[in-house]
Amino acid sequence: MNMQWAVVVLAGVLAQPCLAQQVARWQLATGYRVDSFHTQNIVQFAGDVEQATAGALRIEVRPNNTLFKLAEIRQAVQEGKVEAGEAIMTSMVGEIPIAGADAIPFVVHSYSDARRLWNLQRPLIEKHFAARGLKPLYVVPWPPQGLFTSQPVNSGADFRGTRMRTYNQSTVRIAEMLGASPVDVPMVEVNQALASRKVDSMITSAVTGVENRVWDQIGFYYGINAWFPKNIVFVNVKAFDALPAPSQEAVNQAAARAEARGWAQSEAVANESTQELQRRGIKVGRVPVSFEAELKRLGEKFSREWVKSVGTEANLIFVPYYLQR
Ligand code: PCA
Repeated sequence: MNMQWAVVVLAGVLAQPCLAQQVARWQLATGYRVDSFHTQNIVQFAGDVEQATAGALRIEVRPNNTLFKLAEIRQAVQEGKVEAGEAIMTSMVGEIPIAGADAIPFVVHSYSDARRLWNLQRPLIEKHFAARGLKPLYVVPWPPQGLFTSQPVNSGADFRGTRMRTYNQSTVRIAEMLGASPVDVPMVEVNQALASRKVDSMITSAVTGVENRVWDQIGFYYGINAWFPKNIVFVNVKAFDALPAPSQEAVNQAAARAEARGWAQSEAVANESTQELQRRGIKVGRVPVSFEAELKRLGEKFSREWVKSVGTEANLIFVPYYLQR
């Protein structure tokens, strides 16, 4: 074999998994659309893993609730029905109450607060995940949660008798506290729910408003910065342990890069989408000062209820969180 051929053959061997090596395939289920920034980040993560393992691990992303519905994904991964998944942490509070720490109103005010909270919450989440045979890979926050309404609002009383879209227990409790009827609507059905007048308001991020093109029904977006919920990407431990060590390392490294990339993207889309809402004719602003105070009190009531129901683990996070300030 001349030198040139040797190089071509060698390059071929390096680019593909060696014949004796098994190719592992994972499916990764998510409840969000393929074009959402979270899913795009997962697609890039899967691509990074495939490249770093020279194809020895292929991760097939299954978006939009196609494999399992968002609320069922953690259980499905836990039971080994699918190898990996992504879900919003607050959807897990029924089983893992501490996962609700990132949907407590008015505790986290910025991305750096969100990072600080995650550093404190992470060991507890890892512990609860490990107990269920799950391994967290990375988390990425949604942009801050604001208030979308079809009519201008001046006080909590404006919500009485109206319908508020909800996506987790926090939003349900807030709707109740405001005297609105909570209406559970998955993220990918928000546009439809607004068009058929099933909801009058919602608390979510500007990017979710843009993705659902809410401007036909929604007139107002108030940047109340209520909380920064996080999505978590995770894998069944058995599926992870079945990988050879170099593939495990590749997954861990790609996950660390996806986490850094995702946090930066979240911050960038937070600004871009708020501007886009404005360009589309939505009035973007702040709630009146008196309503802001009312919301704060409501947040404090929520926190008290939450700490009481969660107990010790809540203190493990929030005592150091406030001391570090
Ligand atoms: N969008 C998702 C969760 C948080 C967010 O900003 C939703 O509205 O369901």
